[in-house]
Amino acid sequence: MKLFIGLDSSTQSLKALVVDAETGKITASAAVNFSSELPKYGCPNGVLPNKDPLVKHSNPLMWLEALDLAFSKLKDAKVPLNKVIGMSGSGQQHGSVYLNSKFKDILAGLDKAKPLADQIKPALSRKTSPIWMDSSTSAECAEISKAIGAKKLQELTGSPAIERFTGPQIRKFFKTEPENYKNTELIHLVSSFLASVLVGDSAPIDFGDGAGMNLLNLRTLLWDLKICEATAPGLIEKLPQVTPANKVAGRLCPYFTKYGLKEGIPVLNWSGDNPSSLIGVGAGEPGTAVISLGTSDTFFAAMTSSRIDPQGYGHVFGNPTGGFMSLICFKNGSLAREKVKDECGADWDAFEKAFSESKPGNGGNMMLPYFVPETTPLVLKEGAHFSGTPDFCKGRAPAAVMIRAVVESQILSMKLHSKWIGQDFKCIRVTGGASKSQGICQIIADVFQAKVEKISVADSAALGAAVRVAQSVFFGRMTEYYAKFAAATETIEPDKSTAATYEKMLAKFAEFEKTQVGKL
Ligand code: XUL
Repeated sequence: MKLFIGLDSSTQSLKALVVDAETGKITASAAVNFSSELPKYGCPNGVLPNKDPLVKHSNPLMWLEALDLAFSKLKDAKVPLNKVIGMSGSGQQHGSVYLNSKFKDILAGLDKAKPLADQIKPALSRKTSPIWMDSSTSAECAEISKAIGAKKLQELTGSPAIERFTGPQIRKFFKTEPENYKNTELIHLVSSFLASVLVGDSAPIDFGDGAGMNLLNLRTLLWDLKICEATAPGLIEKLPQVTPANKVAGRLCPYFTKYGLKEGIPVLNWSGDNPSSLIGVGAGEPGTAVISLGTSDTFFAAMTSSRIDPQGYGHVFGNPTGGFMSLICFKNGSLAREKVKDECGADWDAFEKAFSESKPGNGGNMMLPYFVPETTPLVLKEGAHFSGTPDFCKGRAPAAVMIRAVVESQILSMKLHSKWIGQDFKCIRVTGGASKSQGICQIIADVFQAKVEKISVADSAALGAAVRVAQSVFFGRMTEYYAKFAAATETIEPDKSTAATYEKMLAKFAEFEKTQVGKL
């Protein structure tokens, strides 16, 4: 038995997987749902309510309490935590935590008798954390782009200035709360913040998650001083070191022995949830694309050559195994599917049945499901838009048609906005809660005319973290770990007879999106 823990602090929950690197099995798991289990933080779906729909923050203390809770659940379930020999994790990307000069001392002296949240609270120089769903920094994006040059910023950091990225978020904090910015000694990502707590010291940021900040120079793999200064004065001094994902962040601090864990086991650098998922689904080498169907839907793949998206929607992040990965994020993921399901008065079984009750191409009915502000394409005004029959456009088409429309449109958007990657993917691996849906997987296979592979684990970000730390302890080729942990359990072949329908539909969808987005 060679046990490792992979954690994932995502938008709506924190998950912990215990895996056995010898057998490739998940031996135990625990999850903490923020809405239902930690309601006292007032963050339904992981987000603090705000009257401005563009502002999306969360409470970092809630993430800490979730960490305590996840470990106590594993302990209560009598998981042999004393046998765990390493851990790592992943976090929702771009979210940031602001810490004052007390942070390091507090971490160094964590008291086992008190909860993490109570102890770390005095170290916060900003009570809330902006997260990836936030779209409120357009002014700051424009300012940073102007100072550096929009094209140059994209060439250097892999992305143009993006509302949810950490740099523009930091600039907004500096502008609106200059005193609190001054009192901030360290700015961590969700991933590096939680790694810091585990090791009892400020942990580094890895290239995978660091590239989602608009601050990391992808040529030097160092923070870019000029961009940091254009973002906020003195910023570079407030950033943790940036290092590869496969380096040890530190050793587990004594606080966690209260759960039966051994002090001193290695804690590998955490990474972002998407870079970690790339490993969790076994797609660290180029050739296979990944679609992760979660709160946000993402499309990503290990990159063969260095490219940037001419439209500016796609990003380049560090691949945890070295090199780079492409990523495109669609904010209207599972919540958009849920919204259409609810509006149709359907449950998830009826949602699934809808795919057999409707036809590929859906009679030309399509929608732009921007129920929250979208990032691909950039749309700051929420609202759904319809194209098709008059009944459909009024939202009165049969439920099966409405449901197929949201899913087909989401997948067409992925196909359209992943063209810049320049690879004709013949295999797509799916992960995330909605990857269980056979109907959704078939649409992916048909729209991309590629085989879709399912793996047994839906929590690929947590699994990726566990696999990363196991490989760093035992070495060996990553592909051996993929074979053990992420072998395909099911393949869905594309229906070739739908190819022409979807090709035509894609052209129409592109036109529809172009006309609507221009109008919004
Ligand atoms: C990626 C992104 C989201 C979050 C979700 O750029 O913003 O996928 O990582 O947790």
